[in-house]
Parts: sequence; structure tokens; C-alpha cells
Amino acid sequence: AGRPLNILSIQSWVAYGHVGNASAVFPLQRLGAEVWALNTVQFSNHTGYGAWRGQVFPASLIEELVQGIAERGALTRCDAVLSGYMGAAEIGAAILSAAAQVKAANPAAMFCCDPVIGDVGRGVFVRPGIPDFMRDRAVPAADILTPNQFELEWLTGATVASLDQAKAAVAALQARGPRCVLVTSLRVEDTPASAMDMLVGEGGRFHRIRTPLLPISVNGAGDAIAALFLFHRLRWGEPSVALSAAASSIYGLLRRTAEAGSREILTVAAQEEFVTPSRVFRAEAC
Ligand code: PXL
Repeated sequence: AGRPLNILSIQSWVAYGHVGNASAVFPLQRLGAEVWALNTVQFSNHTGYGAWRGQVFPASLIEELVQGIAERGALTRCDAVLSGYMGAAEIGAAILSAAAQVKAANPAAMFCCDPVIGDVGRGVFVRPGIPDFMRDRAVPAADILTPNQFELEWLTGATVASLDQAKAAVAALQARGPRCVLVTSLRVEDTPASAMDMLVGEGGRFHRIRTPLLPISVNGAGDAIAALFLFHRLRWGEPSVALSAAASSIYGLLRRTAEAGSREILTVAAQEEFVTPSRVFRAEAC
């Protein structure tokens, strides 16, 4: 089945636990992708603990590393740029520049932006300037955008309480740039109390998938969803197929994490779920 997919992934690194690249890289590798990982920060642990140590890297480091990869002549073989947690707003320009260089070298490449701003439980958890960067500069540049419900509302300024409102918000984002928008966590009026939805819009069509709500609160699941969805969207082309594959894997990962009572997602121990999900969910047109 041809050469492996090459994915340039620009997001955070943590030494302990699994968020950012430490959530995205291994699942992609387990599925057979080559990952060119650039780290926007290196922290001891994710910021959800309330305390962490480490450094935000300068934007010039990201630029230098992209230049070095370009000098290897590799950008023509890059299938996608995946971006996530930034650490500082200045890093945004370096990410957009990387995406532009990749797309110039390979016009078929896609830029998948996970607009990491915050979530329903914590509100905004990134530095000032990052939310505005995501709305004003990243959304127009992205081919695929993967907001959670909080980010969908923040980016559009709309309240999303019903499926119709969610679809309207997705369409509003699509009108500004990304052809494909995946809402990675969605709970609306008709979502049962015991369930969680995801919604994808592309090409004027919408698909929704529903999985049982698990009694856990973890960080990094969204980073894995974006990576898995990008991988399967590149591999299969069809967004509903990619949604089914990504959501089934994440459900399996989170079910194993809940069973273990772990505060960190079991990225390594549950790795079979990335390849062969123990339960397969189907996305339905909506
Ligand atoms: O999951 C998003 C994320 C990524 N990277 C870092 C984080 C978080 C969320 O808390 O702290 C470093």
C-alpha cells in the first residue's frame, strides 16, 4: 500500500504523561506513519495538574528545524502538517510558515490544525494572544480543523446547544477556510446523558458518531483524536470512515484508561485499540 504517510507534527512535549506530541506521535507510529515531531514546549507534565516545570521554545527554533528538514529535500514527501498546543502566540507564525512551505513543496499536502484554546471544564487554558491567533490566522489557513465544543463556540462566537447550531457553527468555520471540520466532543440537547458525540462536516455533508460517556476526565484525548482522524482521513479520503476509525480507537483507549483509574491516558498499554478497536462505532449522516 505505497510508502508510509509522513506527518509533520508541531505541538507540545511532556516528559511525564500523554498530551500533545506525547499523545499523538506513538498512535501515528503504531499505525505505520512516519512522524516528524517538532516540539513547541517541553514541560514536565500537562498544565491540567495546575503546576508544571519546563520551557516554551522560541519560534526561531521551530523555523530552524523546518529549514533543516527542507534542506534534506523532504518537504515534497510530507503528506500533512498537524499542529496543536503552542505555548506562545509567536509560535503561530512559525507553524503557518511550515504549513505554507510544505504545501508549496507538495500541493496535495494538508494542514490539520487542532485549535487548542481550552475546554468546557477549564475554560481558556492557553496564553493571551493564542485564541485570537487561532481565530484570525489559523482557521483561514487550515484544511482540516478539529475544535472541541468549547473551541467551536469560542471561534464562532455562537452558542452551540443543538445539532442544528453545531452544524451552522461548522459551516461558518468552513466559510472561512477549512474544508473539513471535526468537532471532537459535542454534547447537545438530543445527546443522551450517558453519551458523547462527535460531528464532522465536509463537502456539504455532516456525519455524527455517538459513543458511551465514560466517567473520567483526562487530558490529551483531543490530541490523539486529531492525529488519528488526520491519519485516517489521509488514508481513506472519506470523512465518515475516518471519524468511525478515530472515534472507535479513542473510545477503546478511554475505556481502558477508565478501567485502570489512571489520570493519564494509557497510550502505550492500550495501543492495540489504535490498530484493532475492540468496539467499532459507525458515523451516521445527519
Ligand atoms: O491536551 C492539550 C494540551 C497539550 N499540551 C499541553 C497541555 C494540554 C492541556 O492541558 O497542558 C502541554
